Amino acid sequence: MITLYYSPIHVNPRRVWITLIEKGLKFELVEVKLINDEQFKPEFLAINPFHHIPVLVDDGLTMVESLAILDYLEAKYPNPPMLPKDAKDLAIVQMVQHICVNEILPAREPLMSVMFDLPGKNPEAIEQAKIKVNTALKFFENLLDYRPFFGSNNLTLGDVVAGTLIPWLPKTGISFNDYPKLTAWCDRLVARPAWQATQATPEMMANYYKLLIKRMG
Ligand SMILES: N[C@@H](CCC(=O)N[C@@H](CS)C(=O)NCC(=O)O)C(=O)O
Repeated sequence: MITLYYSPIHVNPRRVWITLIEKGLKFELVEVKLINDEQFKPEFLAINPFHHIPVLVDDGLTMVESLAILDYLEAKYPNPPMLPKDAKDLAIVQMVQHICVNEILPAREPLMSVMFDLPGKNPEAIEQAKIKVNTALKFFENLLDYRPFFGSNNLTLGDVVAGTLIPWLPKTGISFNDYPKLTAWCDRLVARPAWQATQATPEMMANYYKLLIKRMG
């Protein structure tokens, strides 16, 4: 049995959760409550000394780092394929993954302060984050072609990584008016059963708000 250590609202474990569903795999979920600092308990540190989720356990192997886990799942369970074989299309998918992690995710904190209307917002940091994210969104808009997904007619790991991040951005005050292809792509993804099954409920959002406030204190 595959086991995923996760927390339902967090973006890094959600990538893995969605990929498991899209690949039609059987798995069990073990929640790690970050609000209770469960990731620092000795039992969890024995599984992941870096105190992060996700962790995936499969076939006697314990894995950390979500992108490595996605590559493992693709190699071990190749159907349906979620990485293109064509070199250019593969490059597009991997650019999308890396831009999400290296450009958009680091800009997340100031944007979260807008989304959750947190106290003590920093207008300069918010402006800088919006500029950074808009650069990435414009780049993504140009990467999308006549096909429904990045570099593919079928859902890829790039869509999973971007699709657990980009659909949140309009809630942070970023306008999508200049990104019609990206808007249609977001609508396609969030309508998929895997996105619907892993969508945050209002209760999870409330818990996430509490976690953000706790981290500020
Ligand atoms: N590079 C790691 C990042 C994992 C990560 O930062 N996870 C967050 C949740 S989205 C976490 O576990 N935070 C709790 C902590 O670091 O103490 C990955 O891609 O798996």
